[in-house]
Amino acid sequence: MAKMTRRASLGVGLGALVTACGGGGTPTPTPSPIGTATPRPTPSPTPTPTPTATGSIAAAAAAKNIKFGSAFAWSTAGANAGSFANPQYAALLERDCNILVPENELKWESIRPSATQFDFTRADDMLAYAQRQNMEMRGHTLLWYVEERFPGWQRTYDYGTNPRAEAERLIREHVTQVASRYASSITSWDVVNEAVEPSTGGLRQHSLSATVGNDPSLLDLAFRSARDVLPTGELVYNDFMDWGSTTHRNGVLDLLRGFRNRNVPVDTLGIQAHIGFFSNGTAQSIVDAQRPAMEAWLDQVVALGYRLKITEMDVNDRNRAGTIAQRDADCATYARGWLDMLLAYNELDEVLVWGMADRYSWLQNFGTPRADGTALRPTPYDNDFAPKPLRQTYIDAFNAASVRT
Ligand code: 9MR
Repeated sequence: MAKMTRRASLGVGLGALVTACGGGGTPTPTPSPIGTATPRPTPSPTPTPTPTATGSIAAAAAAKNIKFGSAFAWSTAGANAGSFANPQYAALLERDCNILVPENELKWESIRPSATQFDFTRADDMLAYAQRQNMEMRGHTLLWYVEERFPGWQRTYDYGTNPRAEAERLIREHVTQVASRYASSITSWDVVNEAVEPSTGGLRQHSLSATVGNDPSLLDLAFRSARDVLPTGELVYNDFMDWGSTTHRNGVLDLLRGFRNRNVPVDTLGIQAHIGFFSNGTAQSIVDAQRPAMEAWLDQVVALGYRLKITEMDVNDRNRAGTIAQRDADCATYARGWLDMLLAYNELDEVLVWGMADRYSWLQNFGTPRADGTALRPTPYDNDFAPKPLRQTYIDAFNAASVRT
């Protein structure tokens, strides 16, 4: 297991917003033409430390110099969404988290309604909420390298007679506008998300990548543009490396190596950690079987000088038979194995889950429903906002972890 010295901790300043918070109301987003964006958040004085309730997940993590948090949403649906405007959901965030990440609202599809407009309304509201709660907010994502995730206009975009130059201009403009707008408050970004094609280990191919052929120059550009406006920010490459897919994992390792060889400013590997039951056996035997290969791979990642972060953890029990109690116990066992493995690395000092309550998990609407028709149970709290064994698992794993140094 690699033991590396922790880099100097990253300065994080929470800024105040000059825009008023919509508080989950129904403001009509007003896109701004490029160059005339709505007022930017301005820096505020040094924040007071984030209060973390005794017995909370964040308190257990903080005792080890680790941050814990969750994805959250902006929603006009307020009372029926994983939104800060939903009091029942907000209570979970405020009880257990000290860092938040917008699940969708900083993606191109949310903030860039056309090639010539930005709309920061929702992200601004979410940042204002996080700041009112003395929580940090991190950014996801400046470039999701997947065709299906481009906004409609981008999928049919005319890159003109010099496609490479136009693609570079578009990316530089986007990264610079978004990262600089929030530079005083969002200091950790998933700059690039999911650039590696899982089935081949090579770079994903799509209308944007076609402008440069099969080279990673647009990814490099995204990181370099982010570094220009965030000189001390944490720049993250984020991906899902399933337990089973060595092709995907090795492709990510190649990409990380390439970043280092080309002196691209990438600080951290974001491990999404959408883990789940995709093979038979006891939860413990599944973890035990997959752990050696994963650790060997992680050792190589940290040997390249990368820090680590869990960015989107949840446990998919779609294929797990049994009673609710058995499924919850299995999810807890699996998560604990995963957390213990990753928390053994001193380079990892942040864990975010992709939602706090089963009711609003993206997994409920992704793929086929469970054969027995029951809801999946991937998050710390159930459909009625009651804590599950998985919540205690996060606390236990942090209690067992060493202090980050
Ligand atoms: O959970 C997100 C879901 O609500 C969105 O519809 C979807 C597409 O934007 O993205 C989901 O979040 C993904 C994240 O951004 C990147 N890693 C995988 C996550 C789950 O698909």
